[in-house]
Amino acid sequence: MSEWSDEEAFTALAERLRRRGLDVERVITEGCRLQIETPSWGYGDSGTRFKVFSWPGAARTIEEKLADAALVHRLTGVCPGFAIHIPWDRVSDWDGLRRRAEELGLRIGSVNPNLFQDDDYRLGSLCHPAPDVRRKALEHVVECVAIAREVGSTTLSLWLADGTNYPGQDSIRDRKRRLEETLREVYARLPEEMRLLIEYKLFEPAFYHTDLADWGVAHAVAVKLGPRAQVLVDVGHHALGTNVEHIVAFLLDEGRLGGFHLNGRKYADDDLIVGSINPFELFLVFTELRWAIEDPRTEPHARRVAYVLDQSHNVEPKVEAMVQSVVNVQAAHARAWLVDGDRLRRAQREGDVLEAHRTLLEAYETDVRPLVAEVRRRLGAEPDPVAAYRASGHQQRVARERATAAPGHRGYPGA
Ligand code: PSV
Ligand code: MN
Repeated sequence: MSEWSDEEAFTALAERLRRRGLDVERVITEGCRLQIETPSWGYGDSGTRFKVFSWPGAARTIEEKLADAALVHRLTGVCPGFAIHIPWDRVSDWDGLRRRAEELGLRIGSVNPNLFQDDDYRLGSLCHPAPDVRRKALEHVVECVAIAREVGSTTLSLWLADGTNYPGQDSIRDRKRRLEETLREVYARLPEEMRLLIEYKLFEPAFYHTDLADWGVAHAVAVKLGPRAQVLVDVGHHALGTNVEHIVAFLLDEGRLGGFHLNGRKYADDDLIVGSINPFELFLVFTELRWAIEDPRTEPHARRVAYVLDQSHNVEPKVEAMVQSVVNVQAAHARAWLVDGDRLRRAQREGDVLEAHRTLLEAYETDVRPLVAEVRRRLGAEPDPVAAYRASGHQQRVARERATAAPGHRGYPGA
């Protein structure tokens, strides 16, 4: 038992928080039960463009990925959603997949089309200069809409690798119009209850211009399409120094923040464990979500935001990395609900810059582990999921049982 994970540690922390004037039960309900979807692609082998290292026991099939996701949910109590990527996760019986997920206590979350790994997509997919390639890409997305219906998902999550590598390679304006045209067709085919999340990324694999390069472009396209088109913020997809919490606040206020891809990054789209590099940024992002939830004008929208991990574990154990990410997300999120809102607003009104800043710091610097451990106990999960995972012997068992590796989806398998 870790020093922070028993009930005594919780009682002491709850007492301290009450003395600060906080409503501990509210912090628990709002701050500590956030549901986090895990990605099928984070359980299999993946790598960089230099090398895919195979990890002993990494999931090779959709069945093994589901089993690992179910374990992450059992340990943490907050990860029932499982994001799928098509065609990586293609099965012949979608209804069977839905039922299998349900048997394991899971549900299929966002459905992600893949518009970047076919030879035809060398010059793009939905923005490609050739109408037949655009049509093929469109059909794939439409197929994913049908798959989403069958597996019971209401979220189609779209990321395009489209862009150009050289000035002059294609007309940026024509590509914009092709994008709008093809996405309009996608939108027209969405069932009533389904949302289209549009993800942007600054660069890579295109290195000169990317068709959906930033939140502004994604937002403009979403607004043109209609209210069920929203922006997905992958926290690793910005230029260094970009103020991500500002983007989040703005999109929330516009009712256009559809969801997150959570990961950690130092340089570019590094896909590291969430909160491993910049936990303060994560806390500030969640603080913006809290303000939107506490504001009746934005609350309904803010409560629908999807939280999905989008990580690629290159050198670290897959399941343990996933659990660590969930734990880090929970800590940052719980801290956001420890901010004394009244004190903050008072300081803001009075122009007391440092008092306002210190109000955030006081929450951020609080050790919330006993609080989150208590919530896990109440959910029937493990107070310390990382320790429980390491003690479970799962890693050793799957290393024996899953002896042959499957090729990873990222990077050059033959490098
Ligand atoms: C692209 O880098 C991305 O963030 C998109 O979300 C993809 O779907 C995902 O990674 C998996 O490759
Ligand atoms: Mn992403």
